[in-house]
Amino acid sequence: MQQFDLTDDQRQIQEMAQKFTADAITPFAAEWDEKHIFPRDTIRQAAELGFGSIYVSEESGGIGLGRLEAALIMEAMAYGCPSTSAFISIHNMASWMIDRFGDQALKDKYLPSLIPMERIGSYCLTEPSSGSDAAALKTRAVRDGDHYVVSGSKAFISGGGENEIYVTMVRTGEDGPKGISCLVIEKDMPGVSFGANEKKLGWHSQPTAQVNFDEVRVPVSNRVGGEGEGFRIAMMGLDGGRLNIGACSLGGAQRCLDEAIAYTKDRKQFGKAIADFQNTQFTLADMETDLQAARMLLYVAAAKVTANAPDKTKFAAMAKRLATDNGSSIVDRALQLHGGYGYLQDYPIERFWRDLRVHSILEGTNQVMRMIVGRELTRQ
Ligand code: FAD
Ligand code: 2MC
Repeated sequence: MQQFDLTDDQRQIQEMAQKFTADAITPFAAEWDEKHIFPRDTIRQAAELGFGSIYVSEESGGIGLGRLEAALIMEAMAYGCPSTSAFISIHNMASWMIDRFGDQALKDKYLPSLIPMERIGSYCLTEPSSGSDAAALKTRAVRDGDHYVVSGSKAFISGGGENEIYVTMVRTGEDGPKGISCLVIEKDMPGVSFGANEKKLGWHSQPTAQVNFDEVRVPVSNRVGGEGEGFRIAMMGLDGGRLNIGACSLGGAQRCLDEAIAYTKDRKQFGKAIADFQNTQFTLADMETDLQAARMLLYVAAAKVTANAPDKTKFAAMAKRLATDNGSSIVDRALQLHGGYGYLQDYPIERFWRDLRVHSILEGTNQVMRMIVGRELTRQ
């Protein structure tokens, strides 16, 4: 494991993602945000580079990279648009769950269209009455011959109504985590419907909606892993997803730091560039330090998830918490350094401020991240 530097291969992947971002994401991201455009064509282009199947195995047709490489790609794309980058991350998480835990028939059925992102995957855990307490989910799947009959609702689903594939955690057994299974449900299955597109503070380049299941008949062969294994599978998916969300905050924070440096060197007050005030330099210095500290922890956590290290979940939780908190704080300071202009849509900062805010909430709130770490520290 290269703790302190990237390998040549990792740098090449990073450069490829940075070039793609500069050409295909950054010039358009403000318009996607303002007009709430879901950039499906750009997402397909990302998949042509393998970014729809970053850690889907090569045997299954993915590019079979590790979690550090995934973080580098997410971070690079978030430099242009955190919302679009995070959306692609969720698809990667759902596809990986099928590849890692699905049987061969299930992989053959879904991965060939998920890898090129011809069909896009959502991840459905949260329900209206169970968010942080995910194991209390109520969506029920009752066995009827070679089908499950699924009824219930999932809240806040990224890609809801737009995506074709819903990797969904359902209750097949007892209360609590051990009664949960994971099913692949298709948008067009009879009984699947969607709520209105939620009106959000940020993440405007992608839809979020409630997903409803009304006696949806799902083949038993669409189950990912064994009955009762769904919660563990969902949590393992999130170990990687949380790294990627943290990486999206790093990319957004790096962009705003770069913007703040350029702006403060250019903007003059009291007869000199505001970059020349010591307050500005100290602020920039702290932003850089906070960014690098969070990045180092996230890269180490990513290497641990790739290596399946025993403490990977704790590290993923610490890294997500630090990268998303530091990321938002860095963007907020960049906004302050822009003065009133930072508050205007003429500059990109306010979009990043809005987009990064939700990273402290989703894929497990930062309070849940602390719960995971605290429990681990005090486990007997
Ligand atoms: P709650 O669980 O009700 O929490 C409310 C507050 O209480 C939070 O501050 C929380 O930290 C705190 N809290 C709760 N329990 C504790 C505790 N034990 N100790 C201390 N504090 C506590 N979910 C999906 O499954 N798939 C998706 O694709 C998806 N996309 C999303 C997209 C967006 C834009 C948003 C906003 C959410 C998305 N979510 C998705 C849902 C997201 O994961 C949940 O919002 C999140 O897990 C928190 O759940 P909640 O909103 O029900 O908040
Ligand atoms: N890897 C493998 N197994 C895990 C695991 C992980 N990361 N985390 C938990 N498990 C296992 C755990 O070992 C236990 O199994 P066993 O009893 O056999 O030992 C089982 O799962 C239950 O775990 P807990 O006892 O820790 O379960 P609890 O109900 O106490 O809560 C908690 C766990 C709070 C960590 C979990 O509910 C959680 O992560 N909540 C936040 C929900 C969340 O992150 N939602 C995100 C939705 S997706 C999203 O927002 C998107 C944008 C896509």
